[in-house]
Amino acid sequence: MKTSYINGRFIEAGEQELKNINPSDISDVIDTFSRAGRAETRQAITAAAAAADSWGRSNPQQRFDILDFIGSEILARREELGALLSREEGKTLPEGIGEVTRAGYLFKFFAGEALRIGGEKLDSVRAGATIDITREPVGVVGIITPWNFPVAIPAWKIAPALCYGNAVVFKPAELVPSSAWALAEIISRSGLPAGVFNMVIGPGREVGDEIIGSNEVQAITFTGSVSTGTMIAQRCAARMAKVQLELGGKNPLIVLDDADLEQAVDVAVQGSFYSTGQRCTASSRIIVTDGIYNDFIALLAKRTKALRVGNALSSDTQIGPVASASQLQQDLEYIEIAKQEGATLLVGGKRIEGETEGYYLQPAIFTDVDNRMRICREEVFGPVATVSRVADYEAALAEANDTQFGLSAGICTTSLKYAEHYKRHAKAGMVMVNLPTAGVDYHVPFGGTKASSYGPREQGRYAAEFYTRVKTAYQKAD
Ligand code: UN1
Repeated sequence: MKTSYINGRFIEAGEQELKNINPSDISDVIDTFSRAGRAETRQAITAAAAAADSWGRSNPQQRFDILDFIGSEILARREELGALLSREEGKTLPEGIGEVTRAGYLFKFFAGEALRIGGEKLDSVRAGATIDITREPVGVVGIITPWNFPVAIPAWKIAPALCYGNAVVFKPAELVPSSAWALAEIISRSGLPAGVFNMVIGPGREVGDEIIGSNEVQAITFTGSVSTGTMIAQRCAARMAKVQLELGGKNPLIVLDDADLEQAVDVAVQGSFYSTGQRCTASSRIIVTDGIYNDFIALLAKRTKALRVGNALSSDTQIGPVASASQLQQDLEYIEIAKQEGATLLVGGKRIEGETEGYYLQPAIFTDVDNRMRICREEVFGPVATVSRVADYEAALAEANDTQFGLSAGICTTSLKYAEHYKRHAKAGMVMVNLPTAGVDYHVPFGGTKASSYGPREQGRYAAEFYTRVKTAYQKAD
């Protein structure tokens, strides 16, 4: 049985068992884990707190070497780790390998950043005094990750945490522990001192609850639902801990009359349905202007019907299964809600059989929608998209921005004027022109506005804002 990693070792197995099931074939048990609880989480926090100070003073070469080792091994094993990821989460093999590759490069990026942690030196406004502005580690960072990116999201939180000299208590999603365990196993051989990195596999109501409530954890970074994120923000505020949240999305994709039709349909299919739509960056609201609407909808329906849904590991699969029984149920419930609200189900939306028993769902498109419907306002987190029809760009922009979320916003157009205008006026943290709303680079900031994100940005050099604190030191010079 596989176990949690605390204070430099994989701990003894306990009694509570957690089975990791393949969503493409529920008869396939990938791994069995021993579930940790509150006591183990407290041990991990204590170990991290004890290791934080000396790791915070480690030299940049040591940090570079460790992060570079982790990144190199991930990249060298990308096919194997990608297959494991696809087997446990259900995204297709190319998507799994792509995600692992991204994770490898994330570690490489932050290996380099460890060498570039700088500061500023200024003269004081008082005569004969100088000022140093430096960045210090925060201390112990609690990292709580979702199931939809089992390797990339842990990587984009763990790599900067270690880069900037923090100790880590990491709680992966219980649905996808195998990828997290493989990552921890690599980290365990990287030369990192015991206690600096800890992984606790167990339920949110115990493991997550301990991490969020502990005064020894100075910062929490969380990707997941709005309801859990709101609770975390409130509890962190109450004890003055730093917090970084990446939550939901209801991302619009505008298609204008002047768009390249083929390209726009590709962008929509990729953004809405790849990774089975299980991305907070997925395009779930497609907003199309009058002149291109009929042609767009006809081609989108044709392409969507032709998508091959199947076992994540089969080479001809384009859309893998939904990740779990409960997520499938949520998707089917939203499909029912949309029908009851009066939307027209244009294609898909039915559960289908595969060669093996899994959670297969046909990608669904709804038309005749109104942006006030729940199907247009709430995040489904599945392969379900709506298409609405509007008169012109101005109406499309207003509808795109009419949402509680603001993560990613896309537009397909050949007009420089509209592309420029949209980049400025879309109320979202990320804007995509003639590119899918989902699928982001690893070296630039990631995050949104409104209910999608809270706290400093993730990734790229901007990650330093969350993983460090700024110190201002004054000195009398003469
Ligand atoms: C991507 O679109 O490449 O949970 C990344 C999510 C996001 C990551 C999306 N935090 O879906």
